[in-house]
Formats: sequence, structure tokens, C-alpha cells
Amino acid sequence: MAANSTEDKQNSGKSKFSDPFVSPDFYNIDDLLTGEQKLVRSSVRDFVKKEITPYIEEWSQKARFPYEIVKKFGETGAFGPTIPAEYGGGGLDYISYGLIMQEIERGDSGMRSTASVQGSLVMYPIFKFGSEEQRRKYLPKLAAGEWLGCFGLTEPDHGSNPGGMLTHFKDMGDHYLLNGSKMWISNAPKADLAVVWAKNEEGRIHGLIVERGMEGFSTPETHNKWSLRASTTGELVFDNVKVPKENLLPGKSGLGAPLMCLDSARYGISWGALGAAMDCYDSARRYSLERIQFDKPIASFQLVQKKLAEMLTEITKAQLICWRLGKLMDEGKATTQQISLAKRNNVAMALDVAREARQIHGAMGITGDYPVMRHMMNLESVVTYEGTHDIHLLILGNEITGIPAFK
Ligand code: TGC
Ligand code: FAD
Repeated sequence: MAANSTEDKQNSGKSKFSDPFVSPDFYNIDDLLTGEQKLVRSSVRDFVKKEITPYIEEWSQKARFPYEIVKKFGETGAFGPTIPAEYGGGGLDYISYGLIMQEIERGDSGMRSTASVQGSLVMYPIFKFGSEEQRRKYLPKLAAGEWLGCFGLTEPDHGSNPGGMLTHFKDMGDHYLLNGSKMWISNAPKADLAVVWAKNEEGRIHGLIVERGMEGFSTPETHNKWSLRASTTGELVFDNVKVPKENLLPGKSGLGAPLMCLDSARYGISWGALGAAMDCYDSARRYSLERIQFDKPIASFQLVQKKLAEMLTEITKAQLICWRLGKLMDEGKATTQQISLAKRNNVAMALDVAREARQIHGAMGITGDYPVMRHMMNLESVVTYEGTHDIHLLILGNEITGIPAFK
């Protein structure tokens, strides 16, 4: 192993990167949080400062998914925070869940992807639609990070329109026979199991738990991404896979089942994007005070102040959206459309903040010495996955007018 590599630094516990992040809180939103929520946030913030920020640039530059983070996420309670403790989850409220996603994505969107897929897209459907046996078999191991899961909805020819999926299964009497493929699946190459959405012979969508090692099931990795480089992405290929009947999720069928999971994940992304924006803003603020041009810190120029003031304004608005949406989630009142508004607004806001922050850093902004370019590239995936920016606009358009404009 080359001297000074990430592995060396991890082993010695040292890194050249320090993490001076200070969280913006212009409207005293902390006053709205409970003691427990603040405790959860500070413990995850400490975790990110110790386990993610010192290494993330190198993982991203080398496109390395740090598999060892899975167990560490389990130990820190990042997987399934809202799942009841009897199944290994955190038994926490939705604002705590949001704060966990905010802190992790402050570190990196790809790391948040790993955690939100495991919690919202794998543990949630098993908890919500699974049998008691399935809950007891899978949830504690997923919560602890002993197993990693993935969620297979998107197909090569069906992204925004998952209802058109071709992956299907046949009832063979004592098992199901699964055929088809999924694409762009986060965690897939390293996953121990996949929650897969497929049509039965009547064309009805069901969730199936497919385990690594089942004959005919493979997970080829997707290479050459410019975004989410520390997250692992792949395909799911099913070639006459015999799936035991007890692996079908019995609690709900139809497209509404995966869309319910997406509500939970999109909610987490709203908070996560906020974390990425906060990191970019904080880096730009500090850099602008230190960088001297024309004998003055660049922070003294009105155009730089305009950028910073607008970033802080948008971050503050997004913080208020997240907090209110979290309350609605906890009361069981949040609608899909409210979640769409938050995901769409906050991810677009974070992308704008990242691009402005990149400009404030000048040439330094394109290097891995600062986190902004990495966040910016990551957010190009976040604005597309879990429903593109325009699909969320159409979800809102449908809500406002009652007219679906998807088709
Ligand atoms: P539509 O006709 O609107 O709905 C079909 C059925 O589903 C019901 N439904 C819901 N049920 C529960 N919860 C929800 N949120 C629901 N939304 C809809 C609906 O009532 C209907 O039920 P029924 O009984 O009448 O059949 O469906 P549509 O085919 O017109 O599609 C609507 C559309 C386009 C909004 C939807 O398909 C969509 O959201 N498309 C975007 C696809 C998407 O977001 N994919 C994400 C894949 S996973 C991912 O990206 C993970 S990235 C993870 C990471 O790394 O962090
Ligand atoms: P398309 O649906 O082909 O859309 C292309 C363009 O057309 C977009 O701009 C879109 O807004 C626009 N468009 C499409 N339909 C309409 C319309 N009706 N009206 C107007 N414009 C429209 N999926 C999973 O199932 N599991 C995962 O874990 C997962 N992880 C991912 C990780 C990464 C890094 C990425 C990039 C994607 C991941 N996805 C995952 C897939 C993701 O959800 C899809 O990419 C997304 O839903 C969009 O589908 P698409 O890429 O096929 O784009």
C-alpha cells in the first residue's frame, strides 16, 4: 500500500483534512428542536467529522465505496431511525431522521444514499409490507449494518414511468420464477439483498426480497460516474431466479407500494440536500474571509456578499420547509405532494448554492481541497433520482389543477 494513502491515514487515525464546519442557523431553528433531536444531530455530526469528512475526497477521487462504513452506520444508528426498536431501529421521530440525513449528506450525498436506501427503501417496505417472519429475519441485521440492502424499481426503459416495468414473476407452485433487470441501483454491487418490484402474471406489481447467492441473480457494477463516486451503483439481473414464496411482501401490492417507500426517502433527501448546501455555504463564507484580492478579503466585495446573502436566505427557507414537513410526517399528515415540493425545492436550492459557492472559491473550487465541486457533482444525481426535478413539478401541477400531465 502506498504511503499516505487513505487506508494509511485511516489506520493511523490521521488525515490532512480538518473539518471546521459551522452550521448556519439564521432563524434560530434550534429553538424548535427537542433536546433529543439536538443530541441525535450532534452525535451524527461528530460521526461525520470523524468517519467521513477526513476521507471522502479520496474515496470520491478514487471512486471507492468504503464498504466498512456500513457497519459503522449501523453502530451509529443511521439505518432505519424511525423503525421501532424491537426490530433494531432507532424508534425516533421524523425530524430526528431528517437531521441524521442532513448531517450525513453534509459529509457526502453518496454516503447519505447508502443510509437512506437502507432505511427508507429496504427496511421501510419490509417493516410496512412484510410478514412478521420477514421483519424478524431481516430488520435487525439491516439495522446493525450486518447486511446491506438495495431497492430495485428503475429499469433500463422505465425510469420516470416505473408503472411500465417489464420485470415479472411466474407462480411455479412451490416458488416464483423471476426474470428481468433493474438499472441505476444504489448499493447493488455490495448488497446482501434486494427489495425488487416486479409484475405477476396479471400485471400487478409486488415486492420480492431477492437474496445474494440465489441462482441466476447478479449485480454488475456501473462504472465511470462523475457523480456520487463514493457510492456504489449497479444493475440487478434476474435470469430465471427461483424466489421462495415466503419472500413476497404480503402487505401491499400495486405501484402505490414502492411510491410509499419513495415518500419516505424523498423526505430524507429534502433534509440531506440542505446538509450539502450548508457545507457549501460555510466553506464559501470562510474562504471569502481568507482570500485576499485587490488588498482586501473578497468577502468585502458587494457581489460576493450578494451571493452569500442569497445562499443564506435560501438555506433558511429550506430549513423551515424541512422542520414543518417533519412535524407533518410525525403527525401522519404529510402528503406526497408536500414531500415533492420539499425534495424539488431543496435539491435545486442546494445545486444553486453549490454552483455559487464554487464560483466564490475561484480556481480552488474545482479541487478536492474544498468540498464544493464534489457536492455539486453529487447533486446532479440527487436532482434526478427519486423523481426528477420536472416529475416533481408535474406532481405539484396535478395537485393544483387536478389534471395529470405525465402522459
Ligand atoms: P399514478 O397513477 O399516479 O399512481 C399509481 C397508483 O399509486 C398510487 N399512489 C400512491 N400510493 C401511495 N403513496 C403514494 N405516494 C402514491 N402515489 C401514487 C395511486 O393512487 C395509484 O393507485 P391505484 O390504486 O389507483 O392504482 O402513477 P403513474 O404511473 O401516473 O406515475 C406517477 C409518477 C410519474 C408521479 C410516479 O410514477 C413517479 O413518482 N415517478 C418517478 C419515479 C421515481 O421516483 N423513481 C425513483 C426510483 S428509486 C430511486 O431513485 C432511489 S435513489 C436512492 C438513493 O440513492 O438515495
Ligand atoms: P427518464 O425517465 O428517461 O427522464 C429523462 C428526462 O425526461 C428527465 O429530464 C425527465 O424529467 C424527463 N421526463 C420524463 N418523463 C417526463 C414527462 N412525463 N414529462 C416531462 N418530462 C419528462 N432507481 C432505483 O430504483 N433504485 C435506486 O437505488 C436508484 N439509485 C440511483 C442512483 C443514481 C446515481 C442515479 C443517477 C439514479 C438512481 N436510480 C435508482 C434511478 C432514478 O430513480 C432514475 O434515474 C430517475 O427516476 C429518472 O429516470 P431516468 O434516468 O430513466 O430518466
